[in-house]
Amino acid sequence: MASEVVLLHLLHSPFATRVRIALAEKEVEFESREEDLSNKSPLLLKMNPVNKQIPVLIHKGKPICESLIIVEYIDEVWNHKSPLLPSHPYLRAHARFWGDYIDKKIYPIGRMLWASSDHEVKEASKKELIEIFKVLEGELGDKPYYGGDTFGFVDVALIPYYAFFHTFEMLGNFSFEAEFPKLVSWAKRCMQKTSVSKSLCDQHKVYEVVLELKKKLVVE
Ligand code: GS8
Repeated sequence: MASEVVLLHLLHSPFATRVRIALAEKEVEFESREEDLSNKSPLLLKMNPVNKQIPVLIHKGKPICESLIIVEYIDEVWNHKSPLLPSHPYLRAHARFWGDYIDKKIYPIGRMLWASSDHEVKEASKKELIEIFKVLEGELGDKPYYGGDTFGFVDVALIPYYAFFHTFEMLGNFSFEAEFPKLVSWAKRCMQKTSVSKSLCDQHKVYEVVLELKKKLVVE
C-alpha cells in the first residue's frame, strides 16, 4: 500500500460518495480500491474490524471509518482550501445535527421502501420518506446551499442521495420535481460542481443496482 491516501469504497454507496466528494473538494489524490461486499478484502477486514463496512479512508496507513467522521477528518487535515464545516462552534453543531438527521433517516427508511415486500410497510416508509424530504427542504429554505452561500458539510452529507432520487420515485410513485422543487434546484446546483458530478453514480445505474439487490432479497 504505497499511496498516502487509499479509499476502500463502492461506486454506488452514498456513504462512499460523500468521501469522494470531500477528497475532490480538497483536490486530494487517492488510490481507489473498490470492494466486493460479498467477498470483503482482508484489507477491509483489517482496517474496519468493528463494522467491516465501506467507506474506509486509509491515511498514511491508518484507517478512519464512518463517512461523516471521514469527511470531518478530511476537512481538518486538508484545511488549505474549501472549508466544509463552518468555523463558528454553533454553526458547526448545527451542521452536525443535520448530518446526523440525514444519517438516521434517509438510508434506513429508504431501505425499507425497497427491501420490504409488505405493502403496508412500503406505504408507511414512502410517507415517512416524503416527510423527511419536506423537513430537509424546509431547512434549505431559499439558501443556495445548506450552510448559506457556499457548498459545505450538510451538502456533502445529503447530495449523494440525489443519485437515489429516481429509485425513490420509481418505488414510491412520487415526483421530486413536483413535491420538492427547491431540493431539486439545490441538487442541480450541487451537480454543477465537478467534485460532485464526478463522484455521483448515475440515477438509472443506482436503480438497476437496487433492483438487483431486491431480487436477491426475494430469493434468499
Ligand atoms: C454506513 C456504511 C455502510 O452502510 C457510514 O460510513 O456512514 N454509517 C456508515 N456501508 C455499507 C455499504 S453502503 O450500502 C457496507 O459496507 N455494508 C457491508 C456490510 O454491512 O456488511
